[in-house]
Amino acid sequence: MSTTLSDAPKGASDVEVKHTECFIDGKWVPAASGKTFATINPATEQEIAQVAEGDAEDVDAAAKAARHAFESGDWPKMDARDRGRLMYRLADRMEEEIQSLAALETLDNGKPYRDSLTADLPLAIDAIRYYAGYADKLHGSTIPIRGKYLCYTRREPVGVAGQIIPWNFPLLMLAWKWGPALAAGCTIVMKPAEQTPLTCLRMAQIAKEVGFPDGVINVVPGFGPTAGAACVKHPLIDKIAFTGEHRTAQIITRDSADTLKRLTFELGGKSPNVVFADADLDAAVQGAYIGLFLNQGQCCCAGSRVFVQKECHDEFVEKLTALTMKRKVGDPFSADTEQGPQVDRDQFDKIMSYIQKGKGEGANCLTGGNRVGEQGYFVEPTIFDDVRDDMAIATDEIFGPVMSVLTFDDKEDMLRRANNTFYGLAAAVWTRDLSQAHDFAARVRAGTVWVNCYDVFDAAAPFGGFKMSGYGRELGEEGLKPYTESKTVTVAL
Ligand code: TXE
Repeated sequence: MSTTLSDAPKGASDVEVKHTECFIDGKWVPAASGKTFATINPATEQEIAQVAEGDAEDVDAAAKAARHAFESGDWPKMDARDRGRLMYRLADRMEEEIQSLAALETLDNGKPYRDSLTADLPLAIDAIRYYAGYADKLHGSTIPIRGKYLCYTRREPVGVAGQIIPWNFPLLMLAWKWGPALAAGCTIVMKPAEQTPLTCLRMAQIAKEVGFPDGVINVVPGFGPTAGAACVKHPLIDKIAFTGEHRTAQIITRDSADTLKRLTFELGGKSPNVVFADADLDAAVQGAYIGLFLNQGQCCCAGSRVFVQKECHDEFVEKLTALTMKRKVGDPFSADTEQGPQVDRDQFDKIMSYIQKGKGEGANCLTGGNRVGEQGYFVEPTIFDDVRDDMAIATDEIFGPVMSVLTFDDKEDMLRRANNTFYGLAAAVWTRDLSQAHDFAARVRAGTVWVNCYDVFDAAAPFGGFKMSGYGRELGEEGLKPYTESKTVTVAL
């Protein structure tokens, strides 16, 4: 895979935007209303392009196309193995276009180009390939029931999948959703985030070019309460897969009640990252740094509550602060940039207001705490020490480069505090004591636990939340189940 940085685009003017309309039934069409909205470059606050503002009428057309493709188009007639081959072709094309896709992702989202190129794209390609291999391996079982019968199950696709994705990892979230849906034989209506529609639209064109039949993949850009809600309510859509805020998931749950859709949610977090005094401290410092500052802090699994044992607290925060102060914030297209802008004005304002709350509530700001520059949504990497559990910066998902360091003495007390949140997405522990690590892994209420590492993702390993961090799992074999129905067939012999 070519991931060289040497021919990186110099900046926004080097990046071509080819697609801005809705992609419905294999065709590019304007929104029925004729409306468009601006997608903004968060590094410059300048408009990149006007994008079709889809709404209920466009979602209706997309849902009908997806339904037709599911029931009577070429998709259900295709052998599962050929479906898999198409998915491999999609992944191969992504690899061929890795640099232009990475550049478009950086332009629209603001994340450093080197991250798009070396992390987002390779992980997205891997997820499509991983699920391509599953297309012809989904099967039921034969079941020995009482009497003279043959009883067996079939795994069938759930139907039309409505997929609503956020802006923090636009291409990766697309891959996590297209992969299992296509492998299972579903068709798709996707609503990308209004902040970052461009790579999703580019992917629709790539899917068309590699040979996906019309109607299998449809993309309707637009806003959540309009286009998103229309997907959730549409009677021809069977399932919603959503990644975003838990409050939005609550609205989706209510809006989907009339059609009783299958729902999977991957939501936010306030993940504890626990450092015991016996840990390899340099590794733990690195893990806390990456665990929070990666992707401008805009990660659902960000290790935003760093619990540090008293004995190693001073050395830990000293090393962490020194490392953080060196973090290079700036132009996402520069090869040495480690942190780009936040995705938009709303997120920037939200983060700055939490920084103010942290200061106001008496936390000790060790570094950062300010805006960087005057143009673009750049925020200094910020560490708060002496954070109490009841402070807003310790309870709320900030979704920015703001770390809270909390001190603990006793392990049982730390576990109680770590679990004292309605979130349960991820957790990590740093220790050389194996039984301590496994004890923590078993008792923390989270869907993912990292031991002496952080942010290790793989298409084969399930990911999702306990409690209000979600329902269901994405990735791995578990990620396929929500896209299938099990049918029991009983035959009298
Ligand atoms: O999320 P939303 P926002 C968290 C993070 C962030 C906060 C707000 O804390 O600061 O959420 O971000 C669509 N019906 N996460 O406002 O609104 C919307 O258009 C149907 C965590 O961006 O949840 C977009 O496509 N859809 C997170 C998607 O939902 C609706 C990633 C996500 O937007 C809708 C992003 C509606 N009524 C934010 N309203 C994570 N888990 O990684 C909105 N949408």
